[in-house]
Amino acid sequence: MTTQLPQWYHQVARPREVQRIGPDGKHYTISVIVPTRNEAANLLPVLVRAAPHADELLVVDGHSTDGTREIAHACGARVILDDGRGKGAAIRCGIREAQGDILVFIDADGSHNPDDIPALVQPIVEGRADHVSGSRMLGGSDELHATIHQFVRLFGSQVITLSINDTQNVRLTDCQNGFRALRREVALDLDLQEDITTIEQEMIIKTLRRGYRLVEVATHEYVRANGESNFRVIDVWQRYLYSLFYYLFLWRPPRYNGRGPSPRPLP
Ligand SMILES: Nc1nc2c(ncn2[C@@H]2O[C@H](COP(=O)(O)OP(=O)(O)OP(=O)(O)O)[C@@H](O)[C@H]2O)c(=O)[nH]1
Ligand SMILES: [Mg+2]
Repeated sequence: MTTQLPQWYHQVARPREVQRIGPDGKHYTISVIVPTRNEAANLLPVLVRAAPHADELLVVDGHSTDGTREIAHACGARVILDDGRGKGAAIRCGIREAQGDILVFIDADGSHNPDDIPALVQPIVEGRADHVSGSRMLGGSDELHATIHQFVRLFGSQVITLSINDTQNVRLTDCQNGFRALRREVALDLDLQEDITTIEQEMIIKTLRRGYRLVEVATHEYVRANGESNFRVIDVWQRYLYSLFYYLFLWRPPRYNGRGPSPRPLP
């Protein structure tokens, strides 16, 4: 008689510490990049828990007026100011400034657990991925359908995920997560343009269309620890639709220059 092991038995156990040495002996350094705008009430525990995983802790601040930068300095983070155009522009500043081989992006509002950083980084260190996206659909979320606003956000993000899956022939579950890790040279090569949170879908689509390897890992999404959400669907839905359409159908990946992966055929 053969006995089946449960499916989870085969899954790789979640690492507790960041693995920095790849199978080829290469040592990877890690930059943790935290975009902040008036997150004084939330930032400290995020930085305290992220610091042990980081060789470089970089806070990209959106001209906060509540003491966010002072808290970041006190935690030993390097602090830079963004150019005042939004979270996407802050992510682009972080990519330009960070020095680590792997860049990890995590929100400052307590929505993500820094203890998931080792799991995000591992597929890159093992040489299996160029870009690893956290997924709340795999890891669970505390803010899916509690309010009409959350339901509308979920519906919109599902439409975006479906559009990406259908056109790119992939099976992703979350294309809007702010918790992700990328090889630095890939992040630079994506030549990101979005100024607001549409940068998350831009990163996913460009990664796929450039032929880089994208992997999702389960990460839980928590409700922001303190304060109100800055995200208002009514203000941004047109930009979301435009950028989805643009990066899926109008944007052309640059011609292969002999470096990096060869671009896949255009859809
Ligand atoms: N540097 C910078 N950071 C920003 C800006 N806007 C938002 N952020 C940060 O980006 C992260 C995510 O932004 P949120 O506005 O919380 O967006 P969200 O996580 O989608 O929404 P909620 O969790 O519902 O509040 C947080 O750490 C914010 O402080 C900005 O203009 N500049
Ligand atoms: Mg959040």
